[in-house]
Amino acid sequence: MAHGTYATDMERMGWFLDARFGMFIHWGLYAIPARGEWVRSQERLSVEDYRPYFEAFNPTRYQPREWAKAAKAAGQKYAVMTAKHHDGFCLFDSALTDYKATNTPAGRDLIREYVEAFRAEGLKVGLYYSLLDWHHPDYPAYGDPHHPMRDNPAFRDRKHDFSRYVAYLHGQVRELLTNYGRIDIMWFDFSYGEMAGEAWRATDLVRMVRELQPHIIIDNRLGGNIRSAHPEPYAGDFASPEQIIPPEGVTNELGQPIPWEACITLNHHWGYCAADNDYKTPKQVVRALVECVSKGGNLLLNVGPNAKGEIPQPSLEILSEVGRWMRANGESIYGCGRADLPKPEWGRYTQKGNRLYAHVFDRPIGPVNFRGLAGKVKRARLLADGSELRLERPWNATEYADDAFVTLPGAGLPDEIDTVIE
Ligand code: FHN
Repeated sequence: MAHGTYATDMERMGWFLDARFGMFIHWGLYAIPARGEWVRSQERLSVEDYRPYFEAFNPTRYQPREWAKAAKAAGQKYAVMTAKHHDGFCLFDSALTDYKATNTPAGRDLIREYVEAFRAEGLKVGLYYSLLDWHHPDYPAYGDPHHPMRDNPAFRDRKHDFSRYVAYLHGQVRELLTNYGRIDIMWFDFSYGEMAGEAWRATDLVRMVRELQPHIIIDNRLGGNIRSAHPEPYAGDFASPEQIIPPEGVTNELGQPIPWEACITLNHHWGYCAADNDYKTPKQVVRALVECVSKGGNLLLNVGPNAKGEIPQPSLEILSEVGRWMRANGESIYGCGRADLPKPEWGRYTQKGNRLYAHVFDRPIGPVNFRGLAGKVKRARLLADGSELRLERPWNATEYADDAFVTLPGAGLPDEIDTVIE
């Protein structure tokens, strides 16, 4: 997105900036080995070694409507699901390959069911498409930094026609944006070294994407520089920090804020990993979401369904608990963004219009201090239950004349204040 057109792009970006919270879904053949989505590369598995997973893939418990209900109940407003990851396996019925879910025992177009189910629950739908493809014979293997056959001598002299792979890539993206109705996000992943920008014929690719779906928003992983004052046409509409929340949010080199979305796993893997039970807590997820919004960003929270087609139970439990918080406090997330105030010592602010939301992470001793807001805080109430909060200066606190103080009720209630400043 050219930043000079940032304002005009707001009609496209508006829902994304309002939504703030989405579900990332990494699913595919790698759910069977259950060692994460990079298993082919990490274990140097050949196409033949990996073939048994293709022949066995049969997610009999795949009910995407249940996934959509879980996302909705968690307060997520959109989802992004892998249509093809680096292993090249297509979860959609592509006419350009036999390496697809409809040719496995599943015999289903998993992407079609996904978009229909999530739309039925009122969520926007995005598609993740890997630029890397370790299955396609025309994708460079030997010497590539990521390919499973990167150091296999048998691949040293293999011939490949990369332009033929790029045509395949463009053809599949055309299929996805033609055959599956309105798609809201195209999430390309990822560029590296010389495999970036025009190596993918990215200018033509983005032109096609925007012609097919003019409303669509695109991430920044085609290899452009979204932070440039003059970004390439394929630089994307939002930045996509991964497993990190940028300390200051994301701005371009002119200091203008740009849309961004942090993508984060619930444990340590994007794809299903049976051995990884080290999950974040609901509180950590809520605080990550609040931090993203307080810095003007979104959170795309990942689930990695198993080979049966189920979201792991620990993930469902976290999503459910986050949803409980969102039902009481979502007003402080949706459509909110950075507040024009320094970060307070007790937590974070989010703001929407003249309404300030104080997220009290660490209850202070005594009242909550709104530094420098004396006379501006008109009234305060606890967002979770709507109860009025007392605005009062602590006894004998004359040295804080420029501060406004709000007294929290007793412990136990969620630490959330909705405070109106004029
Ligand atoms: O290699 C992928 C990885 O498997 C996962 O899809 C993440 C999600 O953003 N992207 C790449 C790593 O940056």
